[in-house]
Amino acid sequence: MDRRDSYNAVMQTNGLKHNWTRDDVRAIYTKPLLDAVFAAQAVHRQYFPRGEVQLCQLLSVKTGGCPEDCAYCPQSAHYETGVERQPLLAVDHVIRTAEDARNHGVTRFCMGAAWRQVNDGPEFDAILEMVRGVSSLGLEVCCTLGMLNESQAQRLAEAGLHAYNHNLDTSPEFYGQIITTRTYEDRLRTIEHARKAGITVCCGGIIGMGESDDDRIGLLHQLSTLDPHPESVPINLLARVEGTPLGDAEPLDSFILVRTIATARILMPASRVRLSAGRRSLSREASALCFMAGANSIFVGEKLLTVPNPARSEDEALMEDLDLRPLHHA
Ligand code: SAM
Ligand code: DTB
Ligand code: SF4
Repeated sequence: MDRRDSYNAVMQTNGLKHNWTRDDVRAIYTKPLLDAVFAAQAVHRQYFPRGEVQLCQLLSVKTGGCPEDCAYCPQSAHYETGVERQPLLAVDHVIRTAEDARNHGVTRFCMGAAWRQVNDGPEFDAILEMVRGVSSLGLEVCCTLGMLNESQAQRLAEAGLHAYNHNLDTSPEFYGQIITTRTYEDRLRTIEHARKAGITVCCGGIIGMGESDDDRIGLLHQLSTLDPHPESVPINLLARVEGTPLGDAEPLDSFILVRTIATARILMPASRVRLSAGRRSLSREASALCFMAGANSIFVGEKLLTVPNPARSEDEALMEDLDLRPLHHA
C-alpha cells in the first residue's frame, strides 16, 4: 500500500487501528503541514462534536524532591530549580480546590505527585480519600503518581479513579538521554496495570527536548499501537525550567507541535488529544492551529503542576474568539 492507500483504509473502515507501522506514522507526520491539519480536522469531526474543548485542571498534591532524574523536570531532586518542596497536601484542601475548579467550568481534575512510585501506607490512603472526594464532585478524576503495581491500581479504581496519567515521554531510542532512573518497559508496565484495573489511560509525551522528527514519530508509533489506544493523549511542549539539564534547550518551532498533534489525531481518532504544557510560549494563532489539528482539551488555571500557565482570562478570550466551547459535565 502506498501512503495514500494506507490512510484511506482507515477512513473507509472508520475504525480504530492499532497495527500502525512506523512507516505509516512517518507518512502521516511528513505530509505537507496543511494537508496533515486538514486530514486531522476531517477525522476529528467524525469522532467529536466540533468546537468542543475539555477544560482540565492540575494540582500538585506533593511537590519536588523527586528521586528520578527526568531531564525536563523542575521537581527532580537532582537539579537546583527553585521549586519549593511541599509534602502531601491535606485531603480537604485538595477537595476544595477541585470544587472551585468545577465551579469554573473544569470537568477533569488531575492530581500529580513527585514520586518515583506509589508506596502503600498512609500517604496512599490519603490519595484514595482524595480520589473518592473529587470523584464525588462529579469530576473526571485523574492521578499521576509515578509507577504503580496491580493492587494499587485496583484500589485506585475502587476509589473511583477515572484515568491514570503516565507518559512514555519520547521514543524508546531517545528515552535514555532523558531519564536513566526508570526504563521504558517500567512505564509500559504501569500503563498495563492501570488498564487491567479498568482505569482509562492518559499517556503522551513531551516534544522540544532536542529529539528528532524520527523520535517524535517513534513516540507516536508507540502510543498508537497500544491496544486499546490511550483514551487521553497529552502532547506537552517542553516548559523549559532553569536548573534542569533542558533549561536552555532550543525552542521548538510551533509548526512541529501542530504536526505532532495532527498525527496523533489521525492515528488515534477517538482519543482526547490534549494541548498540555508549554502553551505560554504559543501565539494565539499557533494555538488555533493546534485546535484545527485536532487538539480538544487544554489545562487551565494559573499553574500546571509547578510552572505558570496562561491566565484564565486569556484562555477565555481565545476560546471565545475561536468559537470554541467548554465541554460540559455529563
Ligand atoms: N512523578 C510522576 C511521573 O513522572 O510519573 C508524575 C508527575 S510528572 C511531573 C507528569 C508528567 O509531566 C511527566 O511524565 C512529563 O511528561 C510531564 N512534565 C514534567 N515536567 C515537564 C516540563 N518541564 N515540560 C513539559 N512536560 C513536563
Ligand atoms: C501531562 O502530560 N502534562 C501535565 C500532566 N500530564 C500531569 C503536567 C505538565 C507538567 C509541566 C511541568 C510542571 O508544571 O511542573
Ligand atoms: Fe519525578 Fe515525575 Fe518529575 Fe520525573 S517527571 S522527576 S518522576 S516528578
